[in-house]
Amino acid sequence: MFCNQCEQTAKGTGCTAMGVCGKQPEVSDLQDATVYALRGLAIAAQDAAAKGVREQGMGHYTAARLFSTLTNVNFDPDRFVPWVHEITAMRDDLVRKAGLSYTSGPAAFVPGADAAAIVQQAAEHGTLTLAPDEDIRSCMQILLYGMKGVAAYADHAAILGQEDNAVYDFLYKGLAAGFDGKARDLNDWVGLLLECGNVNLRTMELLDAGNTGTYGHPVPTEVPLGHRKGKAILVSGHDLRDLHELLKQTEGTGINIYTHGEMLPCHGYPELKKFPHFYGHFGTAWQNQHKEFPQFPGAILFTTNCIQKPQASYQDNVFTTGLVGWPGLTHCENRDFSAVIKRAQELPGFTEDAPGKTVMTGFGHNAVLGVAGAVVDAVKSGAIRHFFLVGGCDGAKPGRNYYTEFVEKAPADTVILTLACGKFRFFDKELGTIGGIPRLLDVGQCNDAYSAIQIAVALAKAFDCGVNDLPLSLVLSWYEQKAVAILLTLLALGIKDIRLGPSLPAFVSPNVLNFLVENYNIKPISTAEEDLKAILG
Ligand code: FSO
Ligand code: SF4
Repeated sequence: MFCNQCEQTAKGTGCTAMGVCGKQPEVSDLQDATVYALRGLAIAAQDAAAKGVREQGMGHYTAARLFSTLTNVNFDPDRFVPWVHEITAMRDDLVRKAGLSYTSGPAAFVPGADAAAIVQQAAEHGTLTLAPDEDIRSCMQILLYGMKGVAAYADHAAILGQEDNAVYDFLYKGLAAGFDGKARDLNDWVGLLLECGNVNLRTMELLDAGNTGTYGHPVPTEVPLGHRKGKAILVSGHDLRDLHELLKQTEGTGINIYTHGEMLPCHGYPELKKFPHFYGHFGTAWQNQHKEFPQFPGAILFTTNCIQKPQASYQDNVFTTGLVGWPGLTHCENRDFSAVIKRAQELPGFTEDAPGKTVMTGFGHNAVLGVAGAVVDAVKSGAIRHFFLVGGCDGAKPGRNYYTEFVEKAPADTVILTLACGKFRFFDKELGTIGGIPRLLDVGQCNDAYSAIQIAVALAKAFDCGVNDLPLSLVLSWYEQKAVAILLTLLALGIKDIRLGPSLPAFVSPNVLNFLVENYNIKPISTAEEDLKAILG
């Protein structure tokens, strides 16, 4: 195996013996084979489209399979083997229909019959074999990882009925690139990366339309961090539709539903918050689940990333759905959550009411722009000196304390916008308000980065300047591939001076990094004090 796609990659270079995330070599290789098979499907899809043949549903299928290879989504070899066969069968069907023919490369890939045979084949198809040139290989890895992020957002959006063939066409183009016989130099690859960023913006727009169109625009909402007496189910991941289905299926059962990790912002959606048994939030970011899940006296449902190896003390309580998989866990098909409900009924639940502290969420673009006038006035009067977007993924590394310190030390006349699970480093801090505007605004999930971009664009318009001229600084933390997609979007939008941590990606070569520094002034985080001083002068 070789995998370097996430921030916790072994020694900052690549996981080779076993994933730091818990991914077994067999699964890593099966994921490489899945991507290789998808490249073949993409080549056929492009060639078929040129002949006017297009398969409905293949775009979403491609996105879903690619999303399945994102960090902490699916660790189950038994799911990947049939997927590899399904992808190549689908490709062959398309090849027949469109009268195409391939004799080499991924479009002619014939997977072995079982996991062992596919694993052997995959040795030639990992990301180290993408290109002999270090910089081109780096760009090809960035593109692949960015596309995994796009695929995640496209899958969420499609589940809510929002699709655009332009997104799928780009996934085909990006997957085929490097395998389609077209010569590309470094500039072409950089162009593809920026195109990926633009396509990701469109994809996030679709997802935003799906989320807000289906469940309403989030409204500022107070969420208890404690609990209520009664049986309980904890929902983790990012998928709103799964949560909605679970809320419907648990209506009247006496079970209370709690969010975990990135599901916290779901409390702000009108169509979700109307369920009286949708109660509160339990725990913090994904990497703390081993510590926190043993304390949860109910069933736990994973809807998307980020699952970690369930510990023996609670593994019977954990269920997966959608693209998530862990060997041995019960997987709920077709959003039938009866097994989760049954388990929650068996478990003790919370024995007393303890509402505890509360946090606020629900500051999506609609809510923030609803008070844009007050925000602009506060900036003009000097009451708000600066905005920081402190967001992104959380993770286990100690260097991530930087983000807590940064928020703690940010002066009282600054406002912190946050999103994604990185917020759990400071989400329960009481930072007060400026003229009625809370100093800490939770914009939502990483999936809501679109909202933050909309807010920045609207502020730039209000001040009649560019986003780079706003009193706004981006201090981002990354972990997995959705963050790569978002970063490419920010670069495609021409956003400069981003601070990125806790460490720089292993898949960015020195020359590609130089390019990013020279053109976008992207920089690694240093210390909270130094960075605040540098930003605020
Ligand atoms: Fe966090 Fe995990 Fe949302 Fe990521 S939950 S780390 S960006 O996968 O997905 O923010
Ligand atoms: Fe390693 Fe991250 Fe890949 Fe897991 S996803 S194998 S931790 S690089």
